[in-house]
Amino acid sequence: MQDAITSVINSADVQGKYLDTSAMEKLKSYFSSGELRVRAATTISANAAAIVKEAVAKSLLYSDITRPGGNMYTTRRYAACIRDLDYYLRYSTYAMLAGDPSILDERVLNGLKETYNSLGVPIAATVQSIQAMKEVTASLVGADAGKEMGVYFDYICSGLS
Ligand SMILES: CCC1=C(C)/C(=C/C2=NC(=C\c3[nH]c(/C=C4\NC(=O)[C@H](C)[C@H]4CC)c(C)c3CCC(=O)O)/C(CCC(=O)O)=C2C)NC1=O
Repeated sequence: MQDAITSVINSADVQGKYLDTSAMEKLKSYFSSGELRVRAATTISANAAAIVKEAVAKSLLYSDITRPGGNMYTTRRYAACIRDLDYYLRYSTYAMLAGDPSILDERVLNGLKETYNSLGVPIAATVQSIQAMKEVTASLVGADAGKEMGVYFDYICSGLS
């Protein structure tokens, strides 16, 4: 896993150089948004279950997916879906704190699409529910932090698509 700091330093180190102006600017913007990131992560962790619940209500409930024959039908599969959404929320929050998506590649997206395809988990509906979670989260943490979280929710969606 990388973060905004190690990624800037690694790329300077590869060239055997000190950080240039644009690298310094990246670090400055990361440091100056630190408070915002920590506050957003605190709010998200205190409301995680409610965020997931509302996202499900907005995107999946009362659709064919929760009826007999749908992939969320039966309590076991419903619970697996809720658990997956909770993973996406938690790992997006880690990535937002780190200012870097690499943790998503390593711990979430690695082999996920293949797993979903082999189990018949619908990817379009999953993407829809992650987008709903993005909206719910933004309304809770505010526009600036919401935008930052959106980067990582979108990252998961493109990794699945
Ligand atoms: C931390 C990294 C991590 C991820 C991301 C993860 C995902 C993940 N989700 C799974 C299943 C599943 N995922 C879903 C999810 C859904 N079905 C729908 O219709 C909805 C659209 C959607 C929820 C948004 C369902 C229903 C299953 C169970 C499928 C089955 O067993 O038939 C499975 C198969 C094994 C299991 O059932 O636990 C994995 C590995 N596991 C991990 O360790």
